[in-house]
Amino acid sequence: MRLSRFFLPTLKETPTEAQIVSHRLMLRAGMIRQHAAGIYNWLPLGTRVLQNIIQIVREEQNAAGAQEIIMPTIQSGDLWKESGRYDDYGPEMLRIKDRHERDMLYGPTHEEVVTDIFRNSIKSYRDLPKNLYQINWKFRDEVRPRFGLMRGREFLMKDAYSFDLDYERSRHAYNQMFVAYLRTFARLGLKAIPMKADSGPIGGDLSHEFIVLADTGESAVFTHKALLEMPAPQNVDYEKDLQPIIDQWTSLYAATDDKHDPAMADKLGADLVSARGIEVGHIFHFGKKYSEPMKASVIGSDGNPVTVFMGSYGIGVSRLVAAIIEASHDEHGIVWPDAVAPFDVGLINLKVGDAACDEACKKIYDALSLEKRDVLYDDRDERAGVKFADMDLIGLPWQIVVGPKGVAKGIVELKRRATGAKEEISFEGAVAKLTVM
Ligand code: 5CA
Repeated sequence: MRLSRFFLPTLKETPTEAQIVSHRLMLRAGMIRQHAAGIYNWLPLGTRVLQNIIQIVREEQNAAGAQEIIMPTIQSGDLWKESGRYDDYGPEMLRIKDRHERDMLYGPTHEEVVTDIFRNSIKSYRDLPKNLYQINWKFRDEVRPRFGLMRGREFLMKDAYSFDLDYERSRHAYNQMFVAYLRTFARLGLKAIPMKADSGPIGGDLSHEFIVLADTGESAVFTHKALLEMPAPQNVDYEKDLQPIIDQWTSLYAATDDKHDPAMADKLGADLVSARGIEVGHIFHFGKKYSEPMKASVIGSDGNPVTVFMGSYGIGVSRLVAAIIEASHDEHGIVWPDAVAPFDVGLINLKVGDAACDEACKKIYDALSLEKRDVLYDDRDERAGVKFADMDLIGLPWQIVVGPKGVAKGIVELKRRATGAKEEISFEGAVAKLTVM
């Protein structure tokens, strides 16, 4: 992609309305623009990051055995009257009347809709287990939308819903999602720590939040420092008993502020890390909370109806974009982890119009494209300082700087954004280095 053609409205000034660094950087890097309070447009750079995150979330959900569906964003209020949540949910729910004066709403979550899908089509214990998920927009009319995408009114969520025959199997579905989350966040370049949580308006007896540590996090958190070093599970067989993995992750102390036991500070001493955290995922086991009132049952092996056990599993996909920036930036801008970067490489031509520089850039661009590397080519007629600053701001993992002096010797400068480390290297060497990864 040529930067001269790419829609990338970067800002030099720091937007005054943005209080936290991820919000500031997303506006400055031309990723998003606010449409209304807590509602955002995603511009091309932001959209590319969001799509990369979606893809990783999707791959890990599929690997764990969940199946992707798409449910409507506008829902019928009738289902919520059945579950009893229509009145309970309160002013966070955006209520709409259609032309026939029917109660509709913009979905803040989808337990009712998915339970309706289930009860209409799944009739036998032989059809279980099922885990259905979507990646879709939600609306919650937050009193104080703030911090950009961190607490928006409209936001993108991955929401999965499991259906099982009994408690034990339902716990296995919960464990599958637990493990899938550990893997998902690790692939996104994040360290997310599971912490026991309250289930709030979703309900249920068992719930964990996945918390990323960052100075600007909304809540205070406490964790045993060994959890920060624990690697995500590899080569997982999701059919096997996953409880040992869960035990390993939950046996060490980790708590959000409301659950924190101050006595643990003395007990753990230097092993306790106190920090601030961002909730990027939340999983719930709530048994029959929805299946009972909504009559979601299957015929069991003995011919009798069995009300199914359910759980729901959310990931804040749009919030993750902000959380990744909070966890990975410096004074010059964003530092994207390789896995989610909007482009792999920024190619900077320091002398556009110079035949040798243009030629070298074309050669490098074509060679990297052939190897399926996404390149953003800064072919603008701009000062070098502007190009360097913009490239650092948007945080692509690698930069290749092409200038007339180097080109004369067949050399470019290769820079790793995260460390700032630079090396002089041949065109072919640079291409080779970026394609073996
Ligand atoms: N139905 C369940 C799980 S599918 C549910 O709605 N869970 S939730 O309320 O905890 O939301 C799931 C995740 O969405 C949260 O962990 C958080 O990362 C994200 N989220 C929640 N509210 C917002 C918001 N206002 N802005 C951005 N992300 C949000």
